[in-house]
Amino acid sequence: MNQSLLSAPSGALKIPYSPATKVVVCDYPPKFSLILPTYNEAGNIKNIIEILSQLLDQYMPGCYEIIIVDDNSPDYTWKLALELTSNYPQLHVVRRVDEKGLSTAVIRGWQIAQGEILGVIDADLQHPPEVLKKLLEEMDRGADLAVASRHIEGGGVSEWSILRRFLSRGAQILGLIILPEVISRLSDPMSGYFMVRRSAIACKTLSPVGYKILIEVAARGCISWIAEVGYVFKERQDGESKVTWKQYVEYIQHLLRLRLSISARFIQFGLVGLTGVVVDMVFLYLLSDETGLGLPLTRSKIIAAELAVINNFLWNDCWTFGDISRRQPGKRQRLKRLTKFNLICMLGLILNVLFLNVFVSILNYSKYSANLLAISLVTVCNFWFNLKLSWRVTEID
Ligand SMILES: Nc1nc2c(ncn2[C@@H]2O[C@H](COP(=O)(O)OP(=O)(O)OP(=O)(O)O)[C@@H](O)[C@H]2O)c(=O)[nH]1
Ligand SMILES: [Mg+2]
Repeated sequence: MNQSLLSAPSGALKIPYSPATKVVVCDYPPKFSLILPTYNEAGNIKNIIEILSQLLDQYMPGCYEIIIVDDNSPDYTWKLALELTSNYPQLHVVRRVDEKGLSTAVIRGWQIAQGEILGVIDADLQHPPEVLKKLLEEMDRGADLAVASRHIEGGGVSEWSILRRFLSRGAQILGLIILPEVISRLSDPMSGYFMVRRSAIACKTLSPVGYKILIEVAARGCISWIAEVGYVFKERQDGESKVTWKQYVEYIQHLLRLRLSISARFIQFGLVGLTGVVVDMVFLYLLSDETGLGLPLTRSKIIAAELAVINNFLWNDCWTFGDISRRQPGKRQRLKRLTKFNLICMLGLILNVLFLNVFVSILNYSKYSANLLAISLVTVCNFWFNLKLSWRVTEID
């Protein structure tokens, strides 16, 4: 069997923290794996492999691999690609028969890749290969994600119809409405030309629908630094576009799926907050009431509040942010998270009092509606601060 024909992985779409096998070890530059998803690209494949190999041989000889993931194209793209492997030892081919679709093709390629930097480029030469260098430079500077963008300086589209421009911009605006915290970080969220650090996406199981793999990566990955490089989207050299209306429907489905899964954490956080209210009330009663311990009110409140904080912390640590906690095991790490959580709760209390006073004294709200509004705002702040500080991903195993 040809050594360059790799089989497609199955099961969960999860990128391993380190490659299963490491044939060539590259300490610097870190090894780069570039995926080319293909479907009926027989007319382009030879050309693009030649251009990419020449370019990368100059820039990072011996430190890259190219993986074509073909969905059993009727025009035998995979076979042509396989024939090229004798001239290009860094080229590998995956012929998928059990699964289809652009986004999953890219992820399957990354799953078997050996690189620390994982990239994707279209095989139809619409993505100018020379931009790869600039993207790699951004990764070298420390970016977690480097995206080739049509919507920044140096970027553009060559000959798109007004309808296609309108649909592309419309899709972006829709993305901004449904998923603002993700889409607003990217000038060109529809780009299919980018690279990402393995460690930034190995933290999550990916679950894309359809074409837009970048949105999946930006939404689910652990990505702090995004860099962008302008590029002009060229006309197809050969073959036909696979874009149909189905892709637009899948895009909306994808956005909604991401919205739900991102909001799920906030809903969990809110539910845990409610259990905290119950703990606080019950202990306030037990500690301060004459039939209980009969302690002074302030002391009782401080103890009850602290118990509620510990209750909330334990639930959040196991449940709301359980996936992150499991990656930072050990008592010391847990204590660190508890300390930060406590401090943020204290800050939350100060903010709560501040908001309450502003709403009542300046805006003339009633005491109770002002308190409800203040609690809602503080919950959002608390959630955000905890996500960014207490359960921040600090260590990648
Ligand atoms: N493996 C795999 N690759 C695909 C699939 N659909 C598209 N591709 C590849 O993904 C890349 C982008 O697809 P295109 O159809 O060119 O999409 P596009 O560039 O957004 O649209 P055009 O400008 O119309 O070409 C190309 O390399 C395609 O061969 C698929 O279902 N499976
Ligand atoms: Mg194309």
